[in-house]
Amino acid sequence: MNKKIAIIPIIVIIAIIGAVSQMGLEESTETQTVEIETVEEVEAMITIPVKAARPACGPHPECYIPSYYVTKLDEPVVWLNEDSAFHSVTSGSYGEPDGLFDSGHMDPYGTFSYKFEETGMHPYYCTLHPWMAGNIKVER
Ligand SMILES: [Cu+2]
Repeated sequence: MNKKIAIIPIIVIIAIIGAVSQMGLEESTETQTVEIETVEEVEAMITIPVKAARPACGPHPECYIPSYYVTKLDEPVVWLNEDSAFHSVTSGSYGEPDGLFDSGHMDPYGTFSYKFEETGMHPYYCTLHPWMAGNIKVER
């Protein structure tokens, strides 16, 4: 009789410990999610400079900086629009999109990323400004 009475509180204590450690697990999962969000703020490799909407991109020698960028397969390329106007990153050449990727209209300070799955040269342009063009070379 006495043994049974002693076993029941032990089971209750084990159950409480289990519940508390599970709560601890949930907390650490939340912390991890926050860390992942911080890591996702990837730095852009290519920027669209201020005044890129002006013909010939105003004072800049290039409309995408750099306009020629070499990357590796499966490494995402990130563009950042530093201009106060809309721009796009669209594969192909002006009037002839090739359908591989298209950022759509990028908001000021918006980013676009694309992961290339084929090696070779990939020209791209801005659908809003015919003078804006760049090239991505993808290597293995
Ligand atoms: Cu543009």
